[in-house]
Amino acid sequence: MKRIFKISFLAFATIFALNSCGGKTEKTEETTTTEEVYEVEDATTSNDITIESNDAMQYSTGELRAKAGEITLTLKHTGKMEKAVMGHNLVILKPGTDVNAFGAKAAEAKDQDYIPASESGSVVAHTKLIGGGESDTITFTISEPGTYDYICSFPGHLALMKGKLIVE
Ligand SMILES: [Cu+2]
Repeated sequence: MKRIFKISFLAFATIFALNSCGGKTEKTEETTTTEEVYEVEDATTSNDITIESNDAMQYSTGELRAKAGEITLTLKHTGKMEKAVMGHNLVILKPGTDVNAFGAKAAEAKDQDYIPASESGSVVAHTKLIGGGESDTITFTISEPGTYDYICSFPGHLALMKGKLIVE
């Protein structure tokens, strides 16, 4: 579903014209209206989710919604950069997980593709690490409604690449 926002800007321009003959100042005011249209994609509830990631270290959305049960999630990397440089994954964490602490542990787990085995108790599900042009699809089950953080655990990406999966 798309919501469309229209925002109108009123611009006031004040023009001063100096009348050189009389030495007096004439003031003219102009008002113009500019309209900008924004399209905002709503997070629709779906148990077949596709989310994109790119070379600018971004996910295409910061909110996903699904119903409790089996969920299929596809992560696409629409960029061109290699996995070693701009690798992305999507890790869904259990509610209550300290996201930053998990991210710090993950950043050290290069040999485990940044999914640290020591923290497996905090992970609900995760995709593999992918590079530009690649995608990965996973299927998992969440039976507890709630809000689940998802992050990219590639070093340094957590600051920008995170969101909430809301399970209804
Ligand atoms: Cu990433």
